[in-house]
Amino acid sequence: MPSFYNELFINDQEIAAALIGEERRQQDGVELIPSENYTYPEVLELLGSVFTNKYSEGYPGRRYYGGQQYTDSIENLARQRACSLFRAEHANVQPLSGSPMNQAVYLGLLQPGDTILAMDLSHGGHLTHGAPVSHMGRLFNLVRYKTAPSNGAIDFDELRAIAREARPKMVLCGYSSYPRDLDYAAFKSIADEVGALTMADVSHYGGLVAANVMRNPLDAGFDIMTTTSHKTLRGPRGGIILCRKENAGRIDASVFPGLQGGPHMNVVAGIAVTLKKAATSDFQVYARQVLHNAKVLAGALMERGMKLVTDGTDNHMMVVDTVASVGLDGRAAEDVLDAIAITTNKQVIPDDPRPPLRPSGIRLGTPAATTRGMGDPEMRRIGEFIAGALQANGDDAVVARLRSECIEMCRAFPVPGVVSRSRPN
Ligand code: DSN
Repeated sequence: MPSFYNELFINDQEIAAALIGEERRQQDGVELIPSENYTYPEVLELLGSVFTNKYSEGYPGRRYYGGQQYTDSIENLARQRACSLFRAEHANVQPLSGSPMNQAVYLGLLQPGDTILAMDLSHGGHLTHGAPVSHMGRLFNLVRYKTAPSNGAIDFDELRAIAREARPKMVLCGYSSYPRDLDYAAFKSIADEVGALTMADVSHYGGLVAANVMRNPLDAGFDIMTTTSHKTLRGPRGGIILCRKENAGRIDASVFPGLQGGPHMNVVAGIAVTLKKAATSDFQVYARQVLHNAKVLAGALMERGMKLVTDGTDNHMMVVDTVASVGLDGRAAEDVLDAIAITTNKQVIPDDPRPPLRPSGIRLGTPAATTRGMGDPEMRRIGEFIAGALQANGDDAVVARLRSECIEMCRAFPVPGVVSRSRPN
């Protein structure tokens, strides 16, 4: 047993038992929540390193505490790597995660009461894009655009008409449950017409943008791009704001001291490592495989009668309308799949008539399974497992068989960070 775990096993066996349980859960099951991934062993090491002890309010060269020679170095590396990878002029790597990251942008560049034009939540937008239940939804005036459920298309003539009427200060795009890519140039031209800032939240697909397998909004002249660091990027849980130099001062001041105190330097160190890895050819191979796997899984599900929102995917995720497919709401479908060791999340579909805790669908994605090395054969098998379980009508024997086949399949694909640490039994 490595020394990393010694103290925990001696001093808190309840938490140690939960850790072992979670490691086993991650190793034995297929993770299909599209926002989850397995981070690098190097990142796990850094998260548990002495960088967690350090306070570093401020920015490199301008800190409010002493002893920053090493923290300045890692934050500078993280910022430089982010700018180079995403072709940005400025990067802030301090946001503690996705919500504060987006809040810092709105609060730094807009005034309370300003209008933001953003994608409707049920069509794929995110809670932090000003959903009524979020504080940002109370502070700003949100106007929504929708997509065509048949193919996911955005009607840019309609969007232009909404923008002319609403006169937004910001046009916001990006998504967490929309299975297509976006035409950033079309958003930018509408924003320019009404004098609005452009912001894209690519949190879900930041790694795919980094690998140049999906479009980069900054290439289309967007003012701001935000991404979390832990989804397709595979890093620690954090946020990155990318912008032009002209907005750098307002963004930095908004993150600190506007919204946050000391950044988590163990996370910043992990982000720096993650960004170095994301610039490699290995990562491009990974990103292409994430997209390929999503297409194979989507095809396997549709062949077995599953109805997908927009009838497929162009990115790493898909939304299955489980009510239309098998008459199960998303919560019931999530539970059935949990029972066969496949983790998904319940998901609203466009204009869902059902409530968020019992919505009409589930959301699936391939970043985590691809990290484990799963490819075409596994995606086809996972499609069979999912369709088989959802169509089993609660037959316990079918569920037990699928669970055992799924766990058996997973044994051949170690989870990074679990196998590298031996553990007591
Ligand atoms: N929780 C992440 C997601 O699942 O999309 C981001 O909010």
